[in-house]
Amino acid sequence: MPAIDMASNPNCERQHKTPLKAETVVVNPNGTLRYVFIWIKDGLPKARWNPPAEPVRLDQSGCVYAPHVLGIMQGQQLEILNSDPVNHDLHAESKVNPAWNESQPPRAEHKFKVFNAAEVMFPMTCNVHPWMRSWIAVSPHPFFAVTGSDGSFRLNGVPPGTYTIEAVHEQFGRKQATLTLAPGGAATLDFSYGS
Ligand SMILES: [Cu+2]
Repeated sequence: MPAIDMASNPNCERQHKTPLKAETVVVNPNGTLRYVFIWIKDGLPKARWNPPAEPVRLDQSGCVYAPHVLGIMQGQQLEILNSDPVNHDLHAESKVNPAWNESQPPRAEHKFKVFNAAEVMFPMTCNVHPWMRSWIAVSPHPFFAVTGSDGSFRLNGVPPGTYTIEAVHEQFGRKQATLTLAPGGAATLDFSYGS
């Protein structure tokens, strides 16, 4: 990935001793891919899944969003912080949920936002800093994960059944696989991107 050019904003640039690299494609030391959103796309029983009471956090720190990809349940609170000494201008570029655009000055109150419809996934950009881009995946149920620094993911508490599991990466797109889970059982699934 190329280094991010923050020269247009010294208050952003001086927060980094060495330039940050874009997080669009992050390959882990073990050769796996980070920031892939994984979820059950189809096959769950018709049920209402309650969102957790705890919010999911999105920080603006060093003039990038952290985390780069996040999953959240529909109806769950998204808590947004600005840890930077500069203004940010959040732009939720959602298509299913209403899009919105709000500025957040330094040391401002945290923002709390809710997305009420499933949408996997849409970018969060910043109208001040064109390099800022994270991705938000809104799931209708709690069975989702984002691959981390070893490329793995885990979906806990899934009821028995046959499911379509989808992997979504911002650049490499969508992959689907079918998985059958026996009662009380566990199953593993590997996705691979590339040629
Ligand atoms: Cu910004």
